[in-house]
Amino acid sequence: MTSENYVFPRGFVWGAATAAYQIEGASKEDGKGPSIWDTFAHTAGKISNGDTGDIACDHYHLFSEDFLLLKHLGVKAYRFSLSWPRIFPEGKGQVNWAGLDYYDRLVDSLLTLNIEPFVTLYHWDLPQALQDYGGWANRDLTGYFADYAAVAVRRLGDRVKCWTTINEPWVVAVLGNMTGEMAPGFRDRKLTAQVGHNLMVAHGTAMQAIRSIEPNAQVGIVLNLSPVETLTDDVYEKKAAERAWKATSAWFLDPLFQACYPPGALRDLGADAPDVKPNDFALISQKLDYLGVNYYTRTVFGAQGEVKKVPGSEYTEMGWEVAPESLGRMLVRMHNDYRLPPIYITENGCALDDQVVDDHVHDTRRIKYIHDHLVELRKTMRLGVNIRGFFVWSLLDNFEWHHGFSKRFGLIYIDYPTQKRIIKDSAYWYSKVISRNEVHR
Ligand code: IFM
Repeated sequence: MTSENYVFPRGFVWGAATAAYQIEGASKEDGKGPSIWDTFAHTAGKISNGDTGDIACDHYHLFSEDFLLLKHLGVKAYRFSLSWPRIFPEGKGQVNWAGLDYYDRLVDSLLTLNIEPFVTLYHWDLPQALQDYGGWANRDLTGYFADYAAVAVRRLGDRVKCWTTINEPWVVAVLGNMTGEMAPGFRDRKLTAQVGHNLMVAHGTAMQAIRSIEPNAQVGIVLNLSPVETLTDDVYEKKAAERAWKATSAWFLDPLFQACYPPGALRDLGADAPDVKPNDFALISQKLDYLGVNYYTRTVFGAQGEVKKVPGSEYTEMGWEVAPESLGRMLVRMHNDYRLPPIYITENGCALDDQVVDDHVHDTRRIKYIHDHLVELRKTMRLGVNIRGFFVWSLLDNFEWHHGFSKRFGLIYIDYPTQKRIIKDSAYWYSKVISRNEVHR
């Protein structure tokens, strides 16, 4: 293919993404209540290096400066999340107006710069008060989440058109409740399944709340998806891979698009299967305006089960294999398996060991990573998959959850002690992609 094959359609949305707890800091300011991530990060031994999100990128105070950088780079859309405990310090009940005012200022600043806000309601920072109430295992949270969505949409919905209910329910359920790597840090298979289910119901109740207030809003959910591929064509490897796909990605895709859980995966859960109420699948499978796909890597199966290092493959600082072609294969499979709405790639990017040299960061591997994924995406669009936009994860280096600040995903380098921002080479490169609407090297 020549480079003109990688010209993107007019109106393709070029964006960058962040999340509240990872960048905002100001963890106790202006009436914000604690979230489960405040609690988790302040629990000894949970986060690398003892890092916390107390200050992070101090974006709470520096957002104007950060948005000028976004504008300078020509980024058209900015995906960010609201902190639920900034708006409801107790998770429900009394609204903290100062918290809402902050997001009001954020949205206005973006619109002044002609940058489209894409707002996520839940990117993992559950109010601690609701965790004390049982967390996502308590079904009442599906109602409280809808109430929170309604308050946010009443205030911002005149200006924000694109809403995401929940970011990566698989991560919330599994890493928070099965492996315990993430907040709230439990290890319980039954709890995991119920949390996952309640999150999907909460997605449904929030969709209803948003639509009842702003019928023209674009509402979707964001899933982290990873195709499960095999090293050979061996039938046992293929079967194991298929089973893993059904238990992970399809576990969330099937309820959205087929109103049921994958039967085999459900059987495998046995007594740990979630409690499902009669109307749940109708709520979960409401028509989406878009599906957000976060893609970083694939999973590989070999004769001995999951393969952690594929010979000859490149890996990022997260230990994730670089596998751009797998993104295309996965999207085509999804296109064949489901009646998909338009898709946004809501996150893609890589953590690298970035070094500052004379005030520059020459992150050529990140340029190649994003380039190769965009090329794959463009090819996939030609096969008929409706992809509307692409958001780099992340705009800024930030608090990478249990890895703390040790993993850098940003287009912009953060020198945490001084809060100085340094635009990386990848950001300049991405800026050119956006202005030309075309991928090049
Ligand atoms: O930093 C996270 C983000 O919060 C959710 N998706 C994956 C990213 C990289 O791990």
